[in-house]
Amino acid sequence: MSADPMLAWLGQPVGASAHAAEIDRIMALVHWLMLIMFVGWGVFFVYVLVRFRSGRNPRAAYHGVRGRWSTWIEGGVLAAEIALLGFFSIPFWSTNVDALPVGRQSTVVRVIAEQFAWNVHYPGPDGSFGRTVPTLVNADNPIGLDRDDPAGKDDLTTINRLNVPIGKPVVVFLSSKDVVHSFGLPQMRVKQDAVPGIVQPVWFTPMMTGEWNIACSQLCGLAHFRMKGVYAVQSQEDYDAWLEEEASFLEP
Ligand SMILES: [Cu+2]
Repeated sequence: MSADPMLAWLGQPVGASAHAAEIDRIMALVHWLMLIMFVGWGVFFVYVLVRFRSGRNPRAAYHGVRGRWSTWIEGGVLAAEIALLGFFSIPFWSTNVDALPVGRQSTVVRVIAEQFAWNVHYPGPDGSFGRTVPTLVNADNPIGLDRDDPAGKDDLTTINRLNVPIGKPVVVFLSSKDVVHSFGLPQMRVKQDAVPGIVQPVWFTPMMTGEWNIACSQLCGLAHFRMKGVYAVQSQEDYDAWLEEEASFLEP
């Protein structure tokens, strides 16, 4: 549940990442501004219907309304929007989107979307991703991973399953095999389009263990509705144990 009554009313899911509170605050401010404008314009509309009714105004006045107050209201809306951008959105973007924490402290994975599944590629203990080749793509190897590449021998791949450890940044290099999908982790306040031909990084720091759904947030075809995966935030020990178990399925 969110602290803001607006977001609570809208049914915002639990915020389980480091940047969740900040993005919620921006979303709450935007929604409050929109509510005020919606009510304000609605009242103004009704006022205009009454004030300028034909019974009271048998002849049209071509000069219109002369007052200045509408200009002041327009200016106020503009100022509020500039403040939202300048004080909230742009600083948030620079610290939580642009500043990609790639390094040893981060969990780095690749997510490759396709109709209608999420392929996840882990680099394995060596920390480097094996080569992927389009001609190797088949039903057993949906990302076309080359196991003959030395960096690819220890790589792990999963379908519709993303596990990450708690408390340190997760960097996802996101791409798509076919159409535009959207990688949505609602509890992490993460949403990013997956576009064929582009590898787009997206990152977050999970702060709460749990298991939720990866939702495709872009209408991507007939079975879009069932394009969901599962993602889990685990303790470091559970995550290491899971990696070990997955590695045990690899052919020696
Ligand atoms: Cu999709």
